[in-house]
Amino acid sequence: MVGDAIAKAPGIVHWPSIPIKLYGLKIGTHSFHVVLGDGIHRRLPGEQQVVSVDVKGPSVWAEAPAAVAKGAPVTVQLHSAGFDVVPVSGSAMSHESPAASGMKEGHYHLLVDPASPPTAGQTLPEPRANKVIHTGESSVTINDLAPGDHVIFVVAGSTSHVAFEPAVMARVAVTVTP
Ligand SMILES: [Cu+2]
Repeated sequence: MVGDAIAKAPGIVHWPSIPIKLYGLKIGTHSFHVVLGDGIHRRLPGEQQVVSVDVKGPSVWAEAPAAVAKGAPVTVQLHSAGFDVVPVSGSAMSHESPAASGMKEGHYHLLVDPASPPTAGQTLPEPRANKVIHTGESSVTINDLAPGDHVIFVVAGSTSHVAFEPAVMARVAVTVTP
C-alpha cells in the first residue's frame, strides 16, 4: 500500500539507481517485484512490476549478520552451486593460465569495502588481513570492522585468482554499531 514502510530484510533489496543489481542468486527461477519507495523507504504510488530470471549457474551466495556491535567479529557463511570449491593452493599468488579452470573449480574471494564492485575476468587482489580473503572454506570471520556500513563482496574465482566470466558473486551488507 502507498505510504507503507518497506522493510530492510533478507530478500528485499533497496537500490538507489538504475539498473538495479542483484547479487548472490541461487540457481533456478526467480521473480522480482519492483516498487518505488521514497527517501525514508515508504511505498510511493505506481504499479508494481514483476520480472522473472532463470539463473543457470554457477552461483555463490552468502549470509552475514545485518548488524553487529563494534568489536564483534563478523562471520560470513559461504555457499556455492555449479562449480567445485577447492582449497587455495600454494602460499604465494600465482597467475599462470588464468582461464584454465573454465569456471569448473575455484574458490571464494571476499572483498571488504572495495573501492568499486569487482568485475568479471579481473585478477583479484592479493590477500590482506580483514580486507581481502581467499578461501575454500565454507565460512570466514572478519575482525576489526569500524563502526558504520560495510559491503562485502564474495566473488568466485579460478584457482589462479581470476574472477569467473561472466561474474559469479554475492554481496552482503553489515552495519557495525558504535
Ligand atoms: Cu584466490
